[in-house]
Amino acid sequence: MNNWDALDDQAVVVSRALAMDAVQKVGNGHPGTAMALAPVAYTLFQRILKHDPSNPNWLGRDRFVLSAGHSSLTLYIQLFLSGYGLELSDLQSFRTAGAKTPGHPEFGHTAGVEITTGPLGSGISSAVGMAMAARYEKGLLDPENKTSLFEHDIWVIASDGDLQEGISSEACSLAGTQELGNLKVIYDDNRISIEGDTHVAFTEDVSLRFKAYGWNVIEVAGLPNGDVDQVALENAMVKVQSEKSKPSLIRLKTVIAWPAPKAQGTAESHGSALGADEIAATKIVLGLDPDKSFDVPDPVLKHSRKVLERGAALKAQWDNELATWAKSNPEKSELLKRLQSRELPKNWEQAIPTFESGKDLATRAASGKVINAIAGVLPEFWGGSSDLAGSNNTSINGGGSFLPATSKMKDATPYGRIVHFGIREHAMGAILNGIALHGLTRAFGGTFLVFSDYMRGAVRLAALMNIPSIFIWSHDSIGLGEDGPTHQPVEHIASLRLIPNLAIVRPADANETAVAWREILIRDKPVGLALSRQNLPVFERSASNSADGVAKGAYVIAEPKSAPDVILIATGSEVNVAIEASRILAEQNISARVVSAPCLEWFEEQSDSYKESVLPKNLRARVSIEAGVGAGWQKYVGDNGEIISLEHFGASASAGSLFKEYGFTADNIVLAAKRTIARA
Ligand SMILES: Cc1ncc(C[n+]2csc(CCOP(=O)(O)OP(=O)(O)O)c2C)c(N)n1
Repeated sequence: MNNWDALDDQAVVVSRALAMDAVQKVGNGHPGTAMALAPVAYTLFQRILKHDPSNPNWLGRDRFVLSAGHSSLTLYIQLFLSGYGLELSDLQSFRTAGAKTPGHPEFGHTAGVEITTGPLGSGISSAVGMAMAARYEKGLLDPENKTSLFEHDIWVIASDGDLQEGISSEACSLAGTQELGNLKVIYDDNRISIEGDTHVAFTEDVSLRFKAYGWNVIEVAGLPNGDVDQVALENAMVKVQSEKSKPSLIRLKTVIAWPAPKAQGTAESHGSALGADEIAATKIVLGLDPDKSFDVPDPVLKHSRKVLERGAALKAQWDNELATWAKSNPEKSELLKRLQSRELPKNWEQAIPTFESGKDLATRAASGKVINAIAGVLPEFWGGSSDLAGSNNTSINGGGSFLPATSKMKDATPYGRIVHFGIREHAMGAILNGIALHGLTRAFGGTFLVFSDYMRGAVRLAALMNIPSIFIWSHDSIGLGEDGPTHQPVEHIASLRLIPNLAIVRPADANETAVAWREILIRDKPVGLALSRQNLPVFERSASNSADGVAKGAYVIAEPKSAPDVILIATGSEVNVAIEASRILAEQNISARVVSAPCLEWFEEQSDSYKESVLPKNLRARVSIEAGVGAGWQKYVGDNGEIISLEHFGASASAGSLFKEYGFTADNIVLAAKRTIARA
């Protein structure tokens, strides 16, 4: 494009000034990068992105991920100039209570913000997930490639910090293997981070690294005066738009805080207000009135808001094409409507198996069967594992491996339902988030529960964004046995429960696993599923202890004949031990109710009367049993209760011997029950 005019120059100048003014007004924030990147973001939003500011959720849009979330003004200023609903007053209330312009971009809070960013490395990694999702969705809706309706790009601005973080290496390596041609990253190579010159810690050749990942790399130098070479940058952007078989990295040299006379090129400008004098001096360099702040001349705003018309025209054209496509593809069109509304197909839950009692089964194995059953009725259901598919039971039989058309790997297909994440747990978490954010599908990813630590940043972001990422964590306790303490989660379930808005589901048997999956898909929220490696009995069920109780988080799984003297509350593999204890207690004329509590978060949502029916307040004799640290259980067992837990690391030995040694036995539960009854 060559129609860049004086008003475009002026809009970039104004963007730079707004970045300085917004930070100066509130007294904190990150001006330097937003100043330097103003022409980059302006060019993207005005000239490159396929988007419609009036319809921020338009399915056909390109996605934009500001991975360097600290530079939120880079995004907010363009959302304002493009007409996403942000106004000057929103920039004036930057980083203040209730503003639409919080310190870091927050998904669901500000129209046009596609993802919450701030933890460096996470945005670019989730963008890889978005790019994967775009391909999978194309496969769902247009596998024969009859239309370009479902093709769009994922654009990212990433900083030094983003590329230093390990998660981005994991994700970008996978993006290369996956040949994600729809992924376009602009790397802001300004050589500055908080401690100064990035060369104190970061000297690798990023271009060579990305080439080695299989990326298409273009380097764009800055102008001699330090400004971004807008023409060269836009040329590079246009060039990478036509690159379809490799992800692209535009390595762009910039000078942080350009053109501030003193602040440019300094680490200080990264995260502090420039100060009134420096701002005035910079405004003079920019040709602005140094006495004016938040000054946006009408012609500039009018000009930049023309993107609204362009966006509306793009969207209208897309809508027309969609209508034509829908006529000749009625089934796919119905599918699209269903996916957009996030409805599940009619009677889908009938596909979920029930398991007969009498045969032992690990909950990971039950989960694998349920996943395959669900996959049969939900084409939007896909996922994989970080190289533990056989252990996590996450493979969809016959689903094909999600790999590019050029791949020589077994069962490779570009629209495959099985994702091989490689041994990259953190990236897997972020990629799942990107897939969830992209919209139409439902994806899961598995590893061992102990490695949820490696994913925690991504899990927290899923919870914060309230998006339906499904984390599958098998080998959920010392019950995994011989691999020993490096592989035995002890503190993980309790610590994951600490994350707000994340449900942790730990089913006790195969049928609880089936109901858990049904509930996970109905609820459509961030969730972690903790599954046993070891076989567990499949309980006898009747109307009074149906596994449907899982939907309420906790329920009575075994009720004594007479009024209970004590309540045994257990989760997962410890429920059957609690039931066994209740039988021993019954022989001794002690009535024990057993409560299976697969998901405390779902239980907390229930009515007071339901909670009272499961855990009556006046029944103060209570024992909790969970093969992990006991933190959190006090709330359920009360001052009078007993917590059977594991407060130290495990050991390499058989599951049976560890359960015995650490007190997860019926006999030990019986003793604890008697103690709590005696105190009650
Ligand atoms: C995971 C993570 N670690 C640390 C931080 C704190 N932090 C915010 S910005 C920043 C420096 C970033 O430098 P760079 O990525 O080069 O950004 P620029 O200075 O160019 O804006 C750091 C360490 C963070 N946001 N995320």
